[in-house]
Amino acid sequence: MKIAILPGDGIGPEIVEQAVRVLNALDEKFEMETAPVGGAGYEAHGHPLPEGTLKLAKEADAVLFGSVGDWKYDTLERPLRPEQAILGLRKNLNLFANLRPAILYPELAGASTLKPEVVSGLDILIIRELTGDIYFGQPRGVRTAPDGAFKGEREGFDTMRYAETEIRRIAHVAFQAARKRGKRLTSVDKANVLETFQFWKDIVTDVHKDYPDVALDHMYVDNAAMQLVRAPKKFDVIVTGNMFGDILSDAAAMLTGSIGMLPSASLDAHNKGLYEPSHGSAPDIAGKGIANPLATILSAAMMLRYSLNKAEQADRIEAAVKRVLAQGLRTPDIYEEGTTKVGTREMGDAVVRALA
Ligand code: NAD
Ligand code: IPM
Ligand code: K
Ligand code: MN
Repeated sequence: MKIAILPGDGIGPEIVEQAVRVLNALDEKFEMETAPVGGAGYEAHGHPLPEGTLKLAKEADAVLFGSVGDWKYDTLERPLRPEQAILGLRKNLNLFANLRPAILYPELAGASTLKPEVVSGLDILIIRELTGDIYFGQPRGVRTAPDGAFKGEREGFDTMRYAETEIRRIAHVAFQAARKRGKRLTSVDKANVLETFQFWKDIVTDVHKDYPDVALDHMYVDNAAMQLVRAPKKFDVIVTGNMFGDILSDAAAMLTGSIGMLPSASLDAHNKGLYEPSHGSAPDIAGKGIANPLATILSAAMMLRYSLNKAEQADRIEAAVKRVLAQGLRTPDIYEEGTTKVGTREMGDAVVRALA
């Protein structure tokens, strides 16, 4: 089985290196091929998603991705910016289902900025639609306003839209995931204001007829943001659109102690997938050797489980991460008094050792 390794920019290469070491420490051996993506793709081939990189991602059985982006590319025209690489991969590979499990390892209850009793035992799953919404809707751009109070002025505009098929398929993924867990699904929308999300709510309600064993409720996104920090354990599975899911999952990351702990799987209809930490390239700490590699290592575990059919190996990695946290090792983002501060590589070393 072949894994495409796309480290990307900033801390991407540092954290992906640790995940690759963990994969190499398993009994099962995988063929891996590395290619540049994001700013690194732009530097190497003049494009954030070089043809060869896309081809590799398409032919591989799974993709392990780091992060893309750097402030220095923010002035490039949009098609050349690093972020287009991850958006392009999601779209080209039809990775419409983004699973972001927010789990609190008990050892990190004190690392969260929230009170331990609010987060202890947390185990929720955010399912974010990933190839539609205002992220991809056309038309978009900057133009002279054709009408309204500011007619004739320049205006920026994007289009929020969801086709029925897009909503149905992500709803099915969410109901099926809920069925395997606590059998509760919360669909997050903004139906009180947006046509797109009234439609979303209606379609999710219709798909619910196929899953009478799952309890469905609907929540507005502003309330959901509040409930996530007030009483996050009340959620089981959350399903929402691309933009709301982006925002809510970063908020949920802090419930786990740090954004450096939140892995993700982005899946197509046949469980082919791209696996990446939910966080970005963290240019503020890149090159310092202090980034938390655990979200990426846990993403590799998700890859083994969902795309490579190696659930036992996935369990082993997750158990090794637990062991390392129990040993008291912490990167700075999850550090608290009484624990041992380590860097990116030492954390990778510790997980590899704990696998043995
Ligand atoms: P970010 O997630 O990169 O960083 C936010 C904060 O979290 C920073 O303070 C950073 O140091 C910290 N952080 C993130 N990951 C960490 C880790 N593993 N260990 C310790 N601390 C960590 O978000 P940002 O600063 O808004 O964006 C930076 C760049 O990343 C931008 O170019 C953005 O577009 C890009 N980005 C890419 C992806 C992706 O590749 N999928 C995701 C998010 C952001
Ligand atoms: C993420 C990121 C991306 C997104 C950006 C970099 C395009 O924030 O993976 O969460 O908005 O989806
Ligand atoms: K990422
Ligand atoms: Mn994001």
